Amino acid sequence: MTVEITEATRFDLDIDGPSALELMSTIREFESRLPTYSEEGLIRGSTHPSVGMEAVAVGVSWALRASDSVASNHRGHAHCLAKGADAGRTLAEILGRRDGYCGGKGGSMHIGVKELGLLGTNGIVGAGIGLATGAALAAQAQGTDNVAVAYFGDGATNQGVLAEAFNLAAIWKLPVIFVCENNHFAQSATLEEMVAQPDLRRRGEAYGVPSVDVDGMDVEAVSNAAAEAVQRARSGQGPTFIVADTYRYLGHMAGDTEIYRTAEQVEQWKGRDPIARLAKRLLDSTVLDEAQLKAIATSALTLVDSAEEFAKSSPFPDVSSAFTQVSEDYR
Ligand SMILES: Cc1ncc(C[n+]2csc(CCOP(=O)(O)OP(=O)(O)O)c2C)c(N)n1
Ligand SMILES: [Mg+2]
Repeated sequence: MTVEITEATRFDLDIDGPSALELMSTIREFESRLPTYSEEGLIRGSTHPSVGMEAVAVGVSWALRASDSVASNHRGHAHCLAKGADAGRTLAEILGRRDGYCGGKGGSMHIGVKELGLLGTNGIVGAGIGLATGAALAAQAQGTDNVAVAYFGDGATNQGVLAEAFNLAAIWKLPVIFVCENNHFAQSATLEEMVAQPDLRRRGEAYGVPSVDVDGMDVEAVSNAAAEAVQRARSGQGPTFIVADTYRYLGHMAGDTEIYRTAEQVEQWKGRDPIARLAKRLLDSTVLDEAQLKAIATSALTLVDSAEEFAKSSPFPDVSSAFTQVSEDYR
């Protein structure tokens, strides 16, 4: 069984079949290697792994097509891979190499791929919210039925742009899906420390945006919520706010001492692991047998091995290219 995160597999992604499992396993393997790359000095600057959160990106992307826009955040590699980005070119960008999507000049937090509708990963917390809302306005003005997704964390809900975006999207019925990955921390601060009303769904409701809570550790639940939201957006009925309950297993970034949480809490969340859950469901329903599950795990390893080889062997960009590929015309 081979896994290729390509346009074709993305469109055919059968959420109950092996494809979602393959994609989540690949993202897991890809993201799990990042702290080591940082320790080895292969990554300059910070990078934020999303291990544990795979079901959100995969579940949402299942409902999307290439012409739909995605505005990501600082923890955004999974959003890119799930939307069809090649693992080798994504990693090359993270490592600052010439074969990266932006010629190695963007790095982890500036991965933009116009042909995949990726408006970019983004180091400014909350910035993607405005970008996706603008992309939705453009889609509407151009008379297309494309939609836009904004991924952001629980911490980003305290950025003022969310209030403006919710309101404009609601009154103009913009085709935008706001996806909050509530992993319960903004760096070291818990949601309860940051807000007096931790029921984030109510924020969307206050602005007249249909809002839903979803188990972000269950890819099927996420994909169902996303499908409904995308259908609403494509048919001119406006935005949706999806609050996905999820958790990051690794630190905020490489080197995080994680003194703000207990090992027990991490283990507890691992009990809800989205990959193990889907694997069990596929096994129990005899869609896959043990050998096929093993093949998927091996295949994810192999794919990430070759992505790593590709990225590491790519040269650094030449200084003469310093002013190319630093911006993109998205019209
Ligand atoms: C505007 C802005 N403020 C602060 C930061 C520093 N910062 C980077 S990540 C982060 C936490 C974001 O938390 P959340 O939105 O919940 O996303 P998570 O890291 O949990 O995925 C902060 C405060 C930033 N990058 N941009
Ligand atoms: Mg968070």
